[in-house]
Amino acid sequence: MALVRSTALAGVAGLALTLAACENSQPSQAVAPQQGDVTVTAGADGVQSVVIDANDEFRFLPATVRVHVGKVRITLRNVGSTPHTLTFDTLTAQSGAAQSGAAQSGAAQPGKVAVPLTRGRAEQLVEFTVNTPGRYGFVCTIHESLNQTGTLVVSP
Ligand SMILES: [Cu+2]
Repeated sequence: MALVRSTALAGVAGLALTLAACENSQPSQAVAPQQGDVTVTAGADGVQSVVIDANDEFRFLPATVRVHVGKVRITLRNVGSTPHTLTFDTLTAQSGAAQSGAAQSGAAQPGKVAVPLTRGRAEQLVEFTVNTPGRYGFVCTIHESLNQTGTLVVSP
């Protein structure tokens, strides 16, 4: 119990430091560039799996993810303390994609492929199949106004 308490206190101290850092850098947050561009290859299970970090600067890293049509797994790893989502604008279960697994529950907007609200220092994933090549934008529904966005580029 004592160990748990001291860990929690350390977490609070870390949060305070993070918040202070955010305040100091706030003017630049809204104009910070989107960074990172990765090409994903399928693993032995045939799934194209990628980890996208979300941070307290309200950015996805990488912001651009390139895959081929087929199965995709996106794990949203929140490396900060602010909750985030990863929600596709137009990629829905009705447009050639299907969600599966626990990630489906709690989706912010039914029908859209999304990683639901992911709290600080946590991670959640969504798996889906995309059959139509194209560029699919995604946003954090909480921080869309801060331009927390990214793009999934799907090749044939
Ligand atoms: Cu966010």
